[in-house]
Amino acid sequence: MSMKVTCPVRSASTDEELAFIREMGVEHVELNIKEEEANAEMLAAIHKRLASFELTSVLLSCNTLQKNKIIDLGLEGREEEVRRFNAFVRTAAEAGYHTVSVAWQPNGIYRSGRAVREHTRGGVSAYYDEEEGGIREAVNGRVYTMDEIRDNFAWFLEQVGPVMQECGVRMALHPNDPPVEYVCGVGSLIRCSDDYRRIFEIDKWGVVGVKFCIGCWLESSSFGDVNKDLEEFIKAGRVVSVHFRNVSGTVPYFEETLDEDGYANMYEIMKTLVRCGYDGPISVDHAFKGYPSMGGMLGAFAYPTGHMKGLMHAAEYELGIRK
Ligand SMILES: [Mn+2]
Repeated sequence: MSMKVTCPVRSASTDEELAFIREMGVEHVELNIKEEEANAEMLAAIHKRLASFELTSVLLSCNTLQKNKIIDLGLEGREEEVRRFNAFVRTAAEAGYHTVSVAWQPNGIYRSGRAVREHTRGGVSAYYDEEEGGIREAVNGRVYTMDEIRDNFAWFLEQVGPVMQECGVRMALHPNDPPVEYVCGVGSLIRCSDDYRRIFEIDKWGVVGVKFCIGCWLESSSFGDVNKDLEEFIKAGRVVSVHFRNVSGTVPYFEETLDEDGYANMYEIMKTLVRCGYDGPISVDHAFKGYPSMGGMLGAFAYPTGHMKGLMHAAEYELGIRK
């Protein structure tokens, strides 16, 4: 079975946007909801509307729950935040989801800026330049050490693991982006493959899945060989989602590029995915800044999504999976 190519949608996505996604030959979406939409009635209504465009939601995201500073930093009130997270897990399970997204990034993705750079063909894209220095400023009042962050995650896993196991829902855990030791004074939970392996060891409930962000893997040499790690994690049944994108180089400097312009051979990576039998969700993750008159972000996603589908189909033909 082919992978499920997805595009991101929200409840506010317009009919034209949903039609445009369908016309790309994309049949699955990642639904990003607001917390007030996390209830059975609203999800059922959104799913029904998606179905009218022959779209099925296979991933559920809620930014306020998946990037939660109070939980990540172990701040006062985290018990209440975990209660909300577990309620979200139950709602997701009842609505038919098998994963919910989690990213241990209390300050979000860190980039030095978005600009036209050497490898962006005139497009405005995100880049990271360690020399610009902003990443070294602690923005949460103090430094949170890597050990503290790992302890906070272990505590979180103890709280949510049993509920997720009972509901049959796994977390799609994203690496830290960029995968460096400290981002704005907060130790990174995941900056190399061993960080995932360490978490698997404490995951007594088998609920931790990998949101395998190929972009992150490529952004730093702290990660290992992307093809080997993909093979290992897919075969272990841990990969629940894939972000398919390329970059110009590794930390201390990289630009987010078109797949064909970055330093990695994305066709080899696609063949690894196909050869290992990965059949879950895959998306392009990021794209250049869209033009308002050209469909904004979704318009900007169209070319890289089509290119990724082309690579996928070519890999399937080459490996005899598509006739
Ligand atoms: Mn990603």
